[in-house]
Amino acid sequence: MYHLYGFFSQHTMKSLYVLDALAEECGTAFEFHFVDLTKGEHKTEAFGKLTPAGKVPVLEHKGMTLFESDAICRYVADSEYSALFPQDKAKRAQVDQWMEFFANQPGRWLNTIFFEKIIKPGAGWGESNQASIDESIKFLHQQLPVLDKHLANTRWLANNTLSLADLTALAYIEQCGPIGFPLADYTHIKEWFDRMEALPSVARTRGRL
Ligand SMILES: N[C@@H](CCC(=O)N[C@@H](CS)C(=O)NCC(=O)O)C(=O)O
Repeated sequence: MYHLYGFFSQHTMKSLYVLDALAEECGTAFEFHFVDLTKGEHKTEAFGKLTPAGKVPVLEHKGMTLFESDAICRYVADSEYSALFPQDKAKRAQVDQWMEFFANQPGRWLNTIFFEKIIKPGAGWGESNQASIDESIKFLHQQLPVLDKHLANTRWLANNTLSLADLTALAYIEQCGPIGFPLADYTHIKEWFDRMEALPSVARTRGRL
């Protein structure tokens, strides 16, 4: 049994999308434990024993704990021998490539905008930094065409099949709605996003939070 500790954040969503997809694919059993960051539940002594980083998500499995959402996603899929993270080295490298692309490029800029426009004002942490938002939008418009072109020829990000790359990317791209970043000019990304939203396991994750 896996135990995932998390909050309403895209890093937790990544891990939940993967765990719910594994539950569907291989019957993986897991429990989700909500950690309320707004109440400082991640600063308690008990939570500190789970992770030195003091952040969510954290996975607990067979006496081992793990932080960093991408490491969690890879560990659970690998442990379950899931096709979401293929054993074949070349195919796995393709999944890794798109996971890294998202975490370091469009995901990074979408997270920045989400923080500036939604989290900061919502938490009373001061005004949004417009220069930071503008810079992030500029970088997004450099990187999203790469993705749109790729998705013109394939339904899924890697190996033409659903993988960890799609499930983790979803958690970044779904921020476009709340931050008011239109995907209208990126028709292939929008079609991929619609396909992702139609997955039953995605609906199950969203129903949890
Ligand atoms: N790179 C980490 C990021 C984790 C992270 O930043 N978690 C945030 C929520 S999105 C958190 O726990 N923040 C609490 C804090 O920093 O006090 C991952 O992918 O898991």
